[in-house]
Formats: sequence, structure tokens, C-alpha cells
Amino acid sequence: MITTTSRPDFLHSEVTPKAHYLNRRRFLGGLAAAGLAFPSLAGTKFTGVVKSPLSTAEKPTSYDAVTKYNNFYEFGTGKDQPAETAQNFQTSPWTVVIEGEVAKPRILDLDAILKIAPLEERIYRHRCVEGWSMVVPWIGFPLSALIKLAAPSASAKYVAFQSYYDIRQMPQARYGGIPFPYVEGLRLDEAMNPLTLLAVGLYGETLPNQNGAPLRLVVPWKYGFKGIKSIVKIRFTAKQPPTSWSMANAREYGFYSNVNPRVDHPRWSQAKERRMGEFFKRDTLLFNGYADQVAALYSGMDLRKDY
Ligand SMILES: Nc1nc2c(c(=O)[nH]1)N[C@H]1C(S)=C(S)[C@@H](COP(=O)(O)O)O[C@H]1N2
Ligand SMILES: [Mo]
Repeated sequence: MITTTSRPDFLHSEVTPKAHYLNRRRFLGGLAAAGLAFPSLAGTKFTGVVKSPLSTAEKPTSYDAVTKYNNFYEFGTGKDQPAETAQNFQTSPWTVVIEGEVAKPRILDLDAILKIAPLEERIYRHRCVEGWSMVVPWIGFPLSALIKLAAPSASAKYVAFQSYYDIRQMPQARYGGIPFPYVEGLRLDEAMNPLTLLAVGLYGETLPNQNGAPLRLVVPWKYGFKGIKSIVKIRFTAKQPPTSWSMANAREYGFYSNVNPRVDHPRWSQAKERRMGEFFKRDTLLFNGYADQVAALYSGMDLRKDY
């Protein structure tokens, strides 16, 4: 069940830079209004988050690895770079535009987004096409809740996502080698699957900037790059939308990008993976181990062709 702690006072305001304090206060206010979850005074921690039955029982990867080994090309292509160069990324105020083939287009700020559904902790496997994997305790809610609010028209078959992009805040992006703003897409039925998560936190706290603050997508049966970070736009479309990685290299990256040990990337085998913090490689599982929940989405499709 959801619990709510009492409103904290802001004793630490004296030692918090003013801008940060105001942003944080705004954020806390939003959570209070939502009556769902509430961060403690100590930091931007969520409390009263529901534990999801959809979590894996596997041991989460260390907080250190989850937050210091990242792919976020807007902030540099080195794994250790985003944790450094995204430090001052401004994520408040934040708005997300919802548009396209929907009955109810709208612009939502983060406070409104946090009110859409109860926040859940979901511990998911996360596998990058590069061959490493992690287990991450995300906090978020099903994307389907937001989609229902938008009320897609019968013509809506896909959902397109766009990340924030500003070269002034992301000077490393010029060396990224892929088109920005970063864009991704899902088929509408994939987006509606109960596993598809809009994440706003990890390890009990608001998302660190390098992990895609203030909100990002998590699609656990697909390669990590489908998990678009720092989302500013969600557009419902009739046609399959372009995605950054297939625009950069269509032969190597397809629209679907389902984790599949039998379909190799042209440069990397996908048969095995190295879990962060472990020495021996383990077998990669079809749909990253989520086949029971998602295989039906692809019945009748040739996953070699639709990679
Ligand atoms: N905007 C944006 N989103 C992105 C990326 C990126 O470069 N830019 N990288 C993707 C890739 S390749 C992976 S593996 C995951 C990494 O998420 P993590 O750093 O939280 O583990 O984010 C994905 N989302
Ligand atoms: Mo990735």
C-alpha cells in the first residue's frame, strides 16, 4: 500500500543553493499534492513506493555501477563521462509534450506526471547491445497509464519519443556521432505492455542526471538503447517513427531491437553477456528473460528480418 509521510520542513535551505532549493521545493510540493509518495528531508528520496510483483528476484547491480557506467551520448560517448558532464544539467522546471494521433493532446509538467499513477519499484534486467547487463531497481509507473490519459485515436499505431537536446547544456554531443535530439519509438501494443515503464527514479531516489533525469523509458525485453532518457516529447503516429540508432546505422540497429541471443549484431554476438560485477559470462535469454510476458507481441514475425 501507499503511505505518505508528513510534510518535512526545509531546515536545510540555508545550506542549499537557492535555485536548487526552489527546484527541490517545487518537486516536493508536487509529490505532496499527488499524495502518492514523498521524499524524505535527507535527499530526493521517494518513500511509500509500492513493490511491483513484476520485479526480478536477482540481486541489483551496485548503485555505483548503475550511476557511473552509462550511455548518454549527449554527455559524451565514454561510459564514465555522463556522471561527470551531466552534473549541472537543468531538469526543473520540466515539461513533456503529448501530441499526434490522440483525442487529448497536452503539455504535462513533472508534478502532473507524478500524479498519473502510483509509483512502483520495479527491479528489471537491463541489457546493452554492447554485451554488458545490469539489474536496476527502477521507480516509475506503467507507460500505459499515460497513454490512457492521452486517449490515442484508432489511427495511432506507434509511439515516438524525443529526448531533450540543447548543445549549450550538452557540449559533448558534438562528438556523439548519432543524430540529436535522440529519438526512439515503440509499436502501440509494445508501449501498452504492462512491463513498459516510465521511470522517474532508481535505488529509491529521483533519477541521477546521467541515468536520464527527470524521466526516461525502460523497456526490459529490448536492448538498452530503446530506453530513451530525459524525455520531452511523446507523439502518437500512424507510421513507424525513425529511431536515432537506425538513422545512424540501419544495418546494425533495427526498429524492434528485442534482446535475442540467436540474432547477432553485425559486430557483436548477442549469445552471452557480462553482468556488471561478475567475472564469467552468462547466457543471454530470449527477450531478456521476459518471453512469457512479451513473446505474443511478435507471433508470426520473423525476428531476423524485424531485428
Ligand atoms: N537520450 C539518450 N537516451 C539513451 C542513450 C543516449 O545516448 N541518449 N543511450 C541508450 C543506451 S545505448 C543505453 S544502454 C541506456 C543506458 O542507460 P543507463 O545509463 O541508465 O544504464 O540508455 C539509452 N538511452
Ligand atoms: Mo546500449
